[in-house]
Parts: sequence; structure tokens; C-alpha cells
Amino acid sequence: MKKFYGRTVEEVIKDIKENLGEDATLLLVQKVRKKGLRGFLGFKEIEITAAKEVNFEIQEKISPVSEDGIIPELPALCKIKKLLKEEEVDTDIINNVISSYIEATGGNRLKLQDLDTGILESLIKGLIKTENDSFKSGKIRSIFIGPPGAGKTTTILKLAAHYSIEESKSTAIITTDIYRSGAIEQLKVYSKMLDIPVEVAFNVRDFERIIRKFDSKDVILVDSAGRSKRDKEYVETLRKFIYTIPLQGLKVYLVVSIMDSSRYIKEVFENYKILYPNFIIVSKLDEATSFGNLINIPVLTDLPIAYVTTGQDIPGDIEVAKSNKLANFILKGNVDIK
Ligand SMILES: Nc1nc2c(ncn2[C@@H]2O[C@H](COP(=O)(O)OP(=O)(O)OP(=O)(O)O)[C@@H](O)[C@H]2O)c(=O)[nH]1
Ligand SMILES: [Mg+2]
Repeated sequence: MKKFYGRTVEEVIKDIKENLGEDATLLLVQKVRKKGLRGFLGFKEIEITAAKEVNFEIQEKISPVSEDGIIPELPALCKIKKLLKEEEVDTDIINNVISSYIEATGGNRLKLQDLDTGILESLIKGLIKTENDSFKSGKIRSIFIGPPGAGKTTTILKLAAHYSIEESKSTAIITTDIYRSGAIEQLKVYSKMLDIPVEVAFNVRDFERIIRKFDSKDVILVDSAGRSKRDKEYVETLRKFIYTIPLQGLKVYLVVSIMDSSRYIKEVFENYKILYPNFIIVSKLDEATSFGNLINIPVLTDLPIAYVTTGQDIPGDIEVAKSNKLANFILKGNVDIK
């Protein structure tokens, strides 16, 4: 099995015939980014995966190429495509999964006909990068950033409750959200309930003072305002706040809702990436109608998911992300996940 590249399908098929002979079978045809600088500039080319040894009786020697690039006679590939499309996984990623599936089967005829769920499962798990909560020791200094309404404040309160109640760590919250009306009151009500101090930082000087004041705390969680993704000035302000926290041990969490389109999440990430987020928190899994974002988000940000949130209750409704479990949301009844 081999991949061939060229400008047009006809050109690539000619190349395949010359290399693999007239009996070659096309497994997958797709448009991919060119390698190197031209690819970076957005240039694409045709990629065809072809094999010499696969020979479906049901298939023409070289099948007509279907519109979406998948040879229709390969049921396993169609199944993968249907399943991932229903979950709203991005098209580029679906094509990559199919490509990797073909590669993993080594062109095995049976596996291209009947979906090998074990292979698919491990491919999906591999794409859902997660990072277990690795802050059992040392001081925790975390800031939560993200678009409006993503669930930053709720998540901070859930985590604060977890650290202080379940792990008996001395915990404090600082909010830098002085924009949204009611934001400070919301935090104060809960912090009173949880018996956790909360301070408001109106500017960087305030922030420095409060960070020093809470220096002995095991855990400091910093909330930020969700501003329009066009508000570059606010991201700059946040950057100054972040520089104030002693860098060692600072974790930056980007909170995004699973309900948002992956296009929107991509724009959000572009806007916030100058703050060098370390982890993603995906919120509102309980509201989700599709779970493709669990793959889309780590792939497009190249960051691991640290937590997922699953409801509005404080405390509770937050889990450390595990790729096994998250893959299960996508594959559900389709695959048995151990
Ligand atoms: N269903 C569901 N709702 C959630 C979840 N997390 C947060 N919410 C709700 O989403 C809404 C916004 O949550 P906030 O925590 O205020 O969001 P935020 O990111 O702090 O918003 P801003 O401060 O305005 O940027 C609230 O009504 C929360 O109760 C979740 O996991 N599931
Ligand atoms: Mg908030």
C-alpha cells in the first residue's frame, strides 16, 4: 500500500498504474495540503492511497472516485465516515482517521470490508489527548481564560470546592472580572458558602498585592472575564496579570464549551494563544448533542484536555478527562470500549 500525489486525479492514477500495475486498487482519494512552504501557504494536491494486493471482486479495477473521495465499495470506511460525521468531527480529521485506519489495516481486505472496531477505537483515543490532574504536590496557581459564558467561573468554584473540601488544601480565588455586572457578587456568595476567600483585582498592582497576600495558600485560582474575541486589549491586560504570577507552576486553562462550533473555538484559540494556555477544559458535556469537539479541540489546539464539566452544580459536575471515557462518548453503541 502506498500514497501517490499529483495535481489531478487522472495524473495520479496514471502514476499508480505505472507503479502498481493495471490491477491496482484505489483505497482513498483526498485533497491534502502540500508539504513544505507551499502547503503552509494553503496549496493543496491530490493524494491517493492505493494498493496492489487488495482485489475486491465487487470493485472495478480502478473505481470511479466518489464525490467525497471515499471509494464507496469499502464499507468499513463508509461506516467510519458516517459515524464521525454524525458526531460533527471536522472533515479534515475524518479523512485523516480514514487514512490512518487504512494504514493500520495494512490494506487487509476483510478489515476494509468489516469495520475493525478495535483499530478505530485506538485511533480515536489517540486523537483525544488528555492530561491527568498532575498537581498533587506543590502549590497550585491556575488562571482560567476563555470566551463569554464558557463556564470559567462555575468551573473555578467546582475546583475550589474540590481542593478545599476533598483535598483539604488551603484555597483562595482571585477575580479579574470587573466587567460583567453581578460577576463579583456571584463569586462572593459561593465563596462564603464554601468558606474560601475571594479578592477582586481591579488592576495589575492590585493583583500583585493579592498574589503576595495569598502566597501561603496551597491553591490560588484566578478568574477572568469572557470578552468578545475581538477585544484584543483585554487579552493584553490578561497577559500582564499572568506575568505577575511567579511563573513556576502557573497553569493556564482555556475553557471552551462543547456546544460551540469548532470554527468559533478555532477563532477563540487564535485570540487567546498569546497567553500560552497549557490545558483545555471542555464544559457542558451534559448539554451536548454531538461529541466531535472532543476530538476537534485537542487536534486544532494541540493541547490536552484536563477536565470536562457535566452540569451546573457546585460542587460536583467536573471530571478529570480520560481519553477512554471521552472516546466512548463518540463511539457509544458503535464500539465496545473496555
Ligand atoms: N449545563 C451546563 N451548564 C454549565 C456548565 N458549566 C457552566 N454552565 C452554565 O453556563 C453559564 C455560564 O457559566 P459561567 O461560569 O458564568 O461562565 P463564564 O465563562 O464565567 O462566563 P463570563 O464570566 O460571562 O465570561 C451558567 O449558567 C452556568 O451555570 C456545565 O458543565 N453544564
Ligand atoms: Mg465568569
